[in-house]
Amino acid sequence: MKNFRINILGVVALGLLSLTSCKDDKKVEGEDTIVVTEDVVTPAEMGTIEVTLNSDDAMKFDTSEIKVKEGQTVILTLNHTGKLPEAAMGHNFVLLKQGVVMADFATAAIAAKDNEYIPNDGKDVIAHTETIGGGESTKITFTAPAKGTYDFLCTFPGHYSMMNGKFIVE
Ligand SMILES: [Cu+2]
Repeated sequence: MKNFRINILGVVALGLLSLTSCKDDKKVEGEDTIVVTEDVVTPAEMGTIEVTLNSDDAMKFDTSEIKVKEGQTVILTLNHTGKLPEAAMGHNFVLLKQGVVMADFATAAIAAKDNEYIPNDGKDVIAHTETIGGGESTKITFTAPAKGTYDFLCTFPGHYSMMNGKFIVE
C-alpha cells in the first residue's frame, strides 16, 4: 500500500512539473527523477516513539516487551529507580543484532567493563545505553531496525538472566 501511494505521489509530481515547465522537456525529466527519489527515501508518517524502561535494585526491568515500528526513531529512556551505586547494581539497555546468542554475549560482556560492558567493539549491537546506577537516568536515540524480534538485555555481570526481553519491530 505504501509503494502504491508513493507511485501516486510521483505521478502527481510528474503532472505538476509537466504543467509548470513545458518549455524544456529535458529539464523536466531531470526534476521528475529527483522528486520521485525523495519520496522513496524520506519515510513518511513513521515518526518518533518514546520508550521508557525502568530498572531497580531488585535487578529487574519493568517490561519484558517493547514494540515499535520499522524505521521509527526510537527515543529510549532508561531509569534506575534504585539506590545502589553503579558498581554494585549497574544497569544498561543493550539491543542485540539477530543471531547473536544472548548468553555468549553476556559472558563476553563481563570482561568489557571499560566499554560499558559492550564486548567486541559493539559489532553485535544495534544500540545501547551507558551503564547507570541508582537514581540515574540515561537516554539514547536510534532507528528501529527491520521487522522482526530482537533480544534486549542488561549486560552488567550476572544480570542478563533476570534482565532481558523482546524488542519487537512491526
Ligand atoms: Cu542490570
